[in-house]
Amino acid sequence: MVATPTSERLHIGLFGRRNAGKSSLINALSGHQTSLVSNIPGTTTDPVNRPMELRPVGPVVLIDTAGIDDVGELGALRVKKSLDVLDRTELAVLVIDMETEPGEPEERLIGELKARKITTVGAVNKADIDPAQATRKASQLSQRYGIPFVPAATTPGAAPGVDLLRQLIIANAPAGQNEVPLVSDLVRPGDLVLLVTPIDLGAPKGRLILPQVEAIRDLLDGSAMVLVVKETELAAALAALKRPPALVVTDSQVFGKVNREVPADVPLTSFSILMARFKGDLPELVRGAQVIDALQPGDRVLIAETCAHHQQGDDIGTVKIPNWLRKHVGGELAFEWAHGKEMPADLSPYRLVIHCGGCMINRQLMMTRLRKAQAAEVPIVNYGVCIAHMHGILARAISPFKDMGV
Ligand SMILES: Nc1nc2c(ncn2[C@@H]2O[C@H](COP(=O)(O)OP(=O)(O)OP(=O)(O)O)[C@@H](O)[C@H]2O)c(=O)[nH]1
Ligand SMILES: [Mg+2]
Repeated sequence: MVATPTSERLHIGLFGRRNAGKSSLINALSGHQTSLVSNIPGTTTDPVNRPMELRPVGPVVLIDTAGIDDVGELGALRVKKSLDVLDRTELAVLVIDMETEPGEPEERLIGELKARKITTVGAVNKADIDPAQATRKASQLSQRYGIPFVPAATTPGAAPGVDLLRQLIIANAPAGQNEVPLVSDLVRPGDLVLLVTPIDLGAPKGRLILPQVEAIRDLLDGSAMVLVVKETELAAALAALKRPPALVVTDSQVFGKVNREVPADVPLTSFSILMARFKGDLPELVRGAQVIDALQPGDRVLIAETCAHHQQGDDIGTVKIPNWLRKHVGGELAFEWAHGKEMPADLSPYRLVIHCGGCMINRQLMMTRLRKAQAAEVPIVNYGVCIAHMHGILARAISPFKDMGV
C-alpha cells in the first residue's frame, strides 16, 4: 500500500448552498481541476472524496458535497447525503457566495456543527467580484456566527485566491482523532510481538489487510520486534522463541485455536479488539457484549460492515457471526445488514448492533455511530468483542487493557 488510507486522513467537509463554489474551491485547494464546476445549481449530487497532502497538516481528504439548499424530492435526498457527511467530518468549511445573504440553510448547518462540536471555518467566496466588500463581509460573518471567515476566490489570478482559506484550514486543523496508538503502547521497545494472520480465501491477493499493516507499522514505530505467522505456524513459532512473546495479536476468526496454544501467562488479544480501542470506545463495546447472553430467538440484530469486500462462502459478517449467534441463542434471530457508510436512521428497533472493526472509516464516524446507538439505548459491540465473547475468551482478550478502564 503506497498511499495513506482514507480512514487515517483528516476529514475536511465543504458545505454551502448550490453554486457557492464548493467544487471550485476543492479544485483550487488541491491544484487539480477534477471536480465538475458549472453555473447550473446542483452540479455536485453525491459526496466526493478528494485525498490530498496538505502541508504541514499531512494527509487529508477534502469532501465535496451537494448544496444544503437543494429543493424537491431528489434535492432533499441530496441534502440528507450532504448532512450525513457531518458524521465523519473533523473540520467543516462553510462556503458562502459573497453575493448571497446567509440565512436559514447556513444557520441550520451551523447549529448542527456546534451541537456536534465540529471545528468550523468559513469562506466568503467569489471575492474577485469585490475584494473589499468580501473582506468586510468576512469579518461581519465572523462576528455574527462566532466562526472565523476569510474572503476567497477561485478565478485564476484573483487575490486573495485560496491562500487565506488554506491558511485558515491549517491553523484550525484539529490534531489527530486517535487518542492512543493502535498497539505500541502495550509493549516496550525491544519487546517481541507475535501476530497471527490466517491467509484464507478472504485475504486480499498479494497483500495484508489494513489492521495488520497498521499494527506492524505502529510496532516498528515503537521499536518493538514483530513476528508474523499464519495460525498453522503458531506452535512452531512459539517453540522457536527463546522467551515467550510480550504480546500475541490474532485475527478473531482463529481466536479459539490461538487461545489454546498460547500459554495462559502470555497476553493475548485480537486485531479487532485493538481496532475497537483505536477507532471507538472499548469499554462501551465490552459493555455491549453483556446483551449477547440475554438475546432471545426472534430479536432483531443489525450487522454493520463498512468495507465493500468481496464476500466469500464463509463470510464473517453474513455467515460466521450469524451462525455462532444462532448457536449461542439456541434459535433464529432477525438479522439485518448495513453496508458502507449507510446506517438506518432509527436504531431503536434493534436489540443489538454488531459493528465491524471499522478499519476503513475514521474514528469520527465510528464515534458518531457509537453515540447514535447510545442515544437509542441500543447496545453495540464490534466483531472482535462479539466473537471473543461467544467463544468465552473475552476476559482474556481484554486483559492487556485492564489498567485502561476496560
Ligand atoms: N466570480 C467567481 N465565480 C466563481 C468562483 N468560484 C466559483 N465560481 C463560479 O460559481 C459557479 C458555481 O461553482 P461550483 O464550484 O460548481 O459551485 P458548487 O458550490 O460546487 O455548486 P453545486 O455543485 O451546484 O452545489 C460556477 O459558474 C463557477 O465558475 C469565484 O471565485 N469567482
Ligand atoms: Mg459542486
